[in-house]
Amino acid sequence: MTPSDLTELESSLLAEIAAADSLEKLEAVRVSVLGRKGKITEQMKGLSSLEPSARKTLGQILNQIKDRLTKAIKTQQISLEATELKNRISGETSDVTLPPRPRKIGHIHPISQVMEECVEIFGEMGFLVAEGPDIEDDFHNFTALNIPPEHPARQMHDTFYLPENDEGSRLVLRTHTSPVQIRTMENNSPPIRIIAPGRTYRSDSDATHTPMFHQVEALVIDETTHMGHLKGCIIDFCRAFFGIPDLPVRFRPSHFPFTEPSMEVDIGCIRADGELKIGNFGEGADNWLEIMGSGMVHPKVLEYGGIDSNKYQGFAFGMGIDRLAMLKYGIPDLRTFFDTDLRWLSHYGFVPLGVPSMIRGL
Ligand code: 2NM
Repeated sequence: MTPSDLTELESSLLAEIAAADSLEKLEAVRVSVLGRKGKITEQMKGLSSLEPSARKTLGQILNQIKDRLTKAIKTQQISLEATELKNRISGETSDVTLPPRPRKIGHIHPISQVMEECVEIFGEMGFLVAEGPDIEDDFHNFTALNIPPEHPARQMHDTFYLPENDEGSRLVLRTHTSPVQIRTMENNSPPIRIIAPGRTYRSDSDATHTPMFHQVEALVIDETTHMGHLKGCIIDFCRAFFGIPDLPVRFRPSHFPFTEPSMEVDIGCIRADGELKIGNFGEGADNWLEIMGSGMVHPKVLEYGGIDSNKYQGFAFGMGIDRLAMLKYGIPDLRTFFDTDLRWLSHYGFVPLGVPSMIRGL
């Protein structure tokens, strides 16, 4: 082809590009011009059979034509895309009456919820929250709590022991949160008013026990703290927690190594056709449900905590959060608590504070 033939070819190809009125047609033109067997590509291939000087001249011309065609295709593509978008938008309508897509939100685990409720209630009474390690030493988990070496709670089948360390002693996974109370006594002087919520561990696994569970324990120490304070505090807590102002609360003599005297605490309930209801069911009702242990802190425990038992006295109590959550929120099976099943969590879980509840409704 002569240079003027090429100019003619270019004009006709530019006209084809300009005539392409859809992206599909433009793509077809592009292939027919610049594709593997395209008209310009074929011309390029033909250069190799020419004399060096003609190859150079025609080669330069061809390259310039190819650049201009490539640019023209790109320009036409941008213009067609803009037109297509404009047409699509003008043909679309928005239905503003459609409900929004449901937004998936996370849920608070019932155990976290109940812990927060305890923190809230005791916080109002002036308690601070204390924390301590899950891995404890023998002193804080047992000895300081007046639990003797031969006590069954220390046995392998109750306690998770870690392998013996270099000093020849074995750390334990705390079997209750009481070691937090000991550490609080060691590091503070009375008046003390704390709760210790957290994870606890016992080698126990059946329908009503999991090897990891949760407790909240409370400790109050001052010069004149007495059993009247213990009773008032526990009665107020039980009624606030279950939201039942006349909930019967009963104290029954018991025994713990770390308190003297010790009492178990029962609340009123009724059992009807396999269902358990908590509340006041009148004078004659004599149905009780044990929910915690309590007592006046044993003088030896105060001394182990570095507190003068001749000057100070106090009370303590402890309860299992997991069972409290089951009772309050009607969750039948303890083991489902730790299955990490999101359907379970969205059924039994709680919507976080600050998330508008409408999101659930829609
Ligand atoms: C319970 C029952 C009774 C308790 C005692 C102490 C401490 F450290 F002050 F001695 N903390 N928690 C206690 C007392 C716990 O749980 C069933």
